[in-house]
Amino acid sequence: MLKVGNTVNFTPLICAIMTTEEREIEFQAKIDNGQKIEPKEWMPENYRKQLIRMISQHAHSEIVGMLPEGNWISRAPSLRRKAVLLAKVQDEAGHGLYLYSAAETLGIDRQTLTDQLLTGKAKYSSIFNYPTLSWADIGAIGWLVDGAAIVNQTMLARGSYGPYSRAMVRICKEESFHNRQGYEIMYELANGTEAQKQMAQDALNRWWGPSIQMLGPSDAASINSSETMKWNIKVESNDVVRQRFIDRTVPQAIAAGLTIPDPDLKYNDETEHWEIGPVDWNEFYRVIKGHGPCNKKRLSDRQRAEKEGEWVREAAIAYAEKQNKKMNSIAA
Ligand code: FAQ
Repeated sequence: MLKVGNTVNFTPLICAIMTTEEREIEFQAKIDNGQKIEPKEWMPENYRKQLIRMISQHAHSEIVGMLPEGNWISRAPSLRRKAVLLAKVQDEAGHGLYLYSAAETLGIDRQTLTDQLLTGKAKYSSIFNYPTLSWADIGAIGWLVDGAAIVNQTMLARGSYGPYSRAMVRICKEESFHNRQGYEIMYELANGTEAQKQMAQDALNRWWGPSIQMLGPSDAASINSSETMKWNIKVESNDVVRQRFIDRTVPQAIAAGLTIPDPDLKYNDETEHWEIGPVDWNEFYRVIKGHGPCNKKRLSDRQRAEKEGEWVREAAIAYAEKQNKKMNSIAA
């Protein structure tokens, strides 16, 4: 019981005598009222676990996602393109850091999360297991992958967990810039020489299917959605987000003079949505089980980076300790 001014606050006492069931009801009421949940508040154990799973997968995706693009920094076709790509890849590293920090507010430390990635225990997005074969692939990643990520993340920005939803606001602003740079690359190639146009179309042909898949399995197959949606971790389902991405992207392809590689694609005048043909879910599950074209390479690259970066971490810790000692001796 706390005394605040002349009033007595009974909240801690009330919380102490509430049953778990009562707490869950109170928690759900907060969620249903659109209130944000903050780190120190009581939360059901599965809410915490779902968030750690999703936020850490997201963080890992940002970090692994740097690899296919990093592959083109030294081969970008102009200084301007190189500077922009370098800035984009650095942004992705920053996103990874915000997200690891958001996950840490849930009581797990960054090294544990990193270990889960490096041992293959934690997932990262399926989309980053594909190779970047030409410069147009960098355009396709910005346009399609960042495009899909933005649509998903503007939805996640309305989610219930404060630190994650706030991280999404900033990340989405940066992803919008990434998306435009990608579309600009594709648009210019699509309107360049015949060879450039073919390069852009080839990239679209290879990245379209995986981009549709990256927004998660169909609602019927989505095992986590009932919990993640009950708690407003996700405020819309995988299929709803996917449809928004499709509706937004098809007109952009048409404007650039590119063809979406789907013979069944058609516009439905009644629903005002673009309808696509069957999604290759076998491919999706193959990739998330570790059998995509680049899964092994992505993991081994991250393992090598962890090892090679060891001395940097040790040096940073030694420096921080030295600074602490210095500050303590000044204060004494
Ligand atoms: N890849 O039950 P659901 C980016 C797994 S960031 C791998 O529907 P949920 C930025 C899922 O984990 C891209 N695994 O799951 C960038 C679950 O397995 P589990 C990453 C996937 O969570 C751009 C199982 O399938 N964004 O691109 C994938 O309710 C360019 C069943 O699925 C995020 O992570 C997948 N694509 O919905 C960086 C956003 N999809 O864990 C560099 C946060 C599903 O039970 C360059 N995450 N699985 O073993 C989310 O919004 C959700 O987790 C979904 C999946 C929508 C991805």
